[in-house]
Amino acid sequence: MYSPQRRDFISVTLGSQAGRTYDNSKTWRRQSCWRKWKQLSRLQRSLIAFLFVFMVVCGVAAYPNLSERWQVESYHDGELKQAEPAVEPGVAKVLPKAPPVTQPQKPRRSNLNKRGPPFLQKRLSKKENADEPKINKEENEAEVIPNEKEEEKDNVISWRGMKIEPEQVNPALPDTRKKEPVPNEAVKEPAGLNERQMAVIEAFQHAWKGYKQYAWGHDELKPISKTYSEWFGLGLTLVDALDTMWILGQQEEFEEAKKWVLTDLNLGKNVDVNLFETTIRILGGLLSIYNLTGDQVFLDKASELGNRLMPAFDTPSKIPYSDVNIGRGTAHPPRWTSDSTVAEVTSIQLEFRELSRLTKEEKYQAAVNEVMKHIHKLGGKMDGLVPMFINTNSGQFSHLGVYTLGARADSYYEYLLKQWIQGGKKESDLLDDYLQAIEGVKKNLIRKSEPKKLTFVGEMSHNQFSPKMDHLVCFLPGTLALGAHHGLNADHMELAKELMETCYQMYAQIETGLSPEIVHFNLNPHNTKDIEVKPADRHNLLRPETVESLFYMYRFTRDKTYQDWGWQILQNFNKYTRVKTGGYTSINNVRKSENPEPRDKMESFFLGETLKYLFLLFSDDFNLISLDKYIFNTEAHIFPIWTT
Ligand code: DMJ
Repeated sequence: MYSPQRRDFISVTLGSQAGRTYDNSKTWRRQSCWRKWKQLSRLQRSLIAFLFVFMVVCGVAAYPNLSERWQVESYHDGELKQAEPAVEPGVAKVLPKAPPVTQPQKPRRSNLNKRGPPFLQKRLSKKENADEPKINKEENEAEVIPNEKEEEKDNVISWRGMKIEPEQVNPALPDTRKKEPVPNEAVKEPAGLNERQMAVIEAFQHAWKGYKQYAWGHDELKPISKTYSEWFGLGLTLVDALDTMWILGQQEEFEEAKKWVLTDLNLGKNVDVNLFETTIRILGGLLSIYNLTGDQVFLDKASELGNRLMPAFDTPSKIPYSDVNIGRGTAHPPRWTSDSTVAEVTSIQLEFRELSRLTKEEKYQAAVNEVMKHIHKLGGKMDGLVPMFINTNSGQFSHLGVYTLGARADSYYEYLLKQWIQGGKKESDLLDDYLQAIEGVKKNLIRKSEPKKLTFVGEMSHNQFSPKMDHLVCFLPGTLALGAHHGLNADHMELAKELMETCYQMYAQIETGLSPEIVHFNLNPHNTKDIEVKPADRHNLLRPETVESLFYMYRFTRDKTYQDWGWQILQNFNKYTRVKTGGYTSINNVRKSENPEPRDKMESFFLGETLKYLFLLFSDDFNLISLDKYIFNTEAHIFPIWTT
C-alpha cells in the first residue's frame, strides 16, 4: 500500500574534470571543446572545417525561400484563429485571408495558361494608396504570379481546372487574351491584387461561407436564423454569384457551384417567377459566366431558361407580363392589375439580345426589341421621362403623372444607353431616347439641397416636385459617366460628378456610414441638415448602386477619392452588417449605430453586384473587364459589346 510518508531517492553524481565541478557554464563547455579539437588529427580538422563552411554557404543560399514560407504559413495560422462576435464589429479584423488565387501562382506546367482576368496573370501592383493600411511586403510577394512567356499564352486557355482549346472558344466572343492598349500613361505598372481587393475577397468568402452552410442551392441566406428564404427556388444567390467568383479567383467555390448548376438547377419546376428578376439575375448570370469561361453548360442552361421565359411576351400588346410559370409555360400579370412595371419590361433587353447573338435564334431579340420600339413611339412621356406602369392589354402607360429615376423606372434609362453601346452604337432611337430623357431629368428633377448645395434627383408627381431620392437612383452617376466615356455630352460627366458626391453623402452623413433606402433632401435655407430620413426608409439592403457608380467614376477619372469612398463603405458593411457565423445581413435602421437591427437576409445582389463592383473599383488594372469591350447588365453581369 502506498504510504504518503515513504519517499524514494535516486542519487546522481556528476563527474568532475580537473577538479572543477560541472556547472553547465559556457566557459566550461568552450574549454572542453577546445581540448577535444586539439586532440584531432590535421586531416580530421580540415574535413570538419570544410563541412562547416559548406553548410554555412548552403544556409545563406536557402534563407530567402525559407523565410518567405515561414511568413506565409504564420499568416494562414493567424487567420484560422479569428474569433467573431454576433454582428461583427469593425473592419480592423477584416484581415485579407490569402485567397485561393494564390494557388496557381506557383510555377505551373509551361504549356498551360489561364483564361482568367488579367490580374491573375500579373504581379502585384507596386503602387499603394498612401492612406491604405500597409500590408507586409513579403506577404504581398507571396501573391506574385510568375509572368509567362508570350508564346505560351496561345496554346491552351485554362482557368484552374477548366481548360478550353482555343478553337472551342466561341469565335463571336471578344478575344480577352489579346492585350488591350493601355489607355493612359498613368498605368505603366501591371496591376494586381492589392489589400483592398483582398478585403473584398475575404468579405466574399465570409458571405459564401454562410450561404454554403445554411442556404446551399436556395435563393437567399438568412444569416441570423441560419436558414434560407426561397423566392423562385432557383438558387438565386448561387447563380448571381458565379461571375463574381470567377473574377475574384474563387476556383473551388466556383467549381462546386458549377456542379450544382449542372445537376441541381431545375428550370422546369412548376413555379411562378418574375420575368425581370429572373432575367437580370439568372439569365444574365448564366450568359455572363458563359462569356467569361466559354463553358457550353452555361449557354445551354441560359437558352433553356430563355425559352421558358418566352411565354411572358404572349400578351395582346406584346408588352410582357410580369410573371411566368417556367414549368407550365404560362404567364400572367400580378393578381391585382394587368399592368407591368416600365423598368421591368425595358430592362430585359441586354440579356435577350445577347441570347439571340449566342444561339443565333432571332426570337429572343425580336421580342424585346418590339417592346423598345413600342415604347419609343408611345405618348405619355414628359420630356423623355416615362411613367412607372404600362398596361399589357392596351400597351399604354398607366398611372400617368409620376416621374422618377428610382424604383419602377430606373433601369429603363440605364438600358437605353447600354443597349445602344451593346449594339455598337448604331441604334439611334435608343440614343435619342436616352439623350432626351437626360435633358428631361435636368429640366424637371434636378435640384440642389440646403445648406450644402448637394445636387440631387427628386421626383415629379402631378406637377409637384418632391425632394425624395431612392438609393436606387445612385446608378445614375455611373451611367452618365459611361455615356460621356462613349462620346456623349461632356456635361453628363459634370452632372455625374455632382451626383456621385451626393450619393456618397447619403452614406457619410448617416450614423452607421451606410445609406438608407430613401432620403429626402432639404430645400429650406433655414434648416441645417441637407438630408432627412423618414422612419420607414431607414433600412439598408446591401444595395450596389453607389459602389457601382464609384467604379465607373474611378475608371473614367482615375481620381482615387472614389476608391477611398468605396473603402469606407466596405468597412461600414463589415462593421454593421457582417454576421459572425457567416454572411451579411440587411439592416432596419442605418441611424442606430449601437443596434442597426439586422433583418436576417442577404440579398443575392450583395454577391452578384456589391462585392463585384467593390473589387473592380479597387483594381488599378483598367483592362480587368474593360469598359471599352464590355457592358454590365443591371445586375452587374458582364456582356461583350458587339463588334459586328
Ligand atoms: C438589383 O437587382 C438590380 O441592380 C436592379 O436593377 C435594382 N435592384 C437590385 C439592386 O439594388
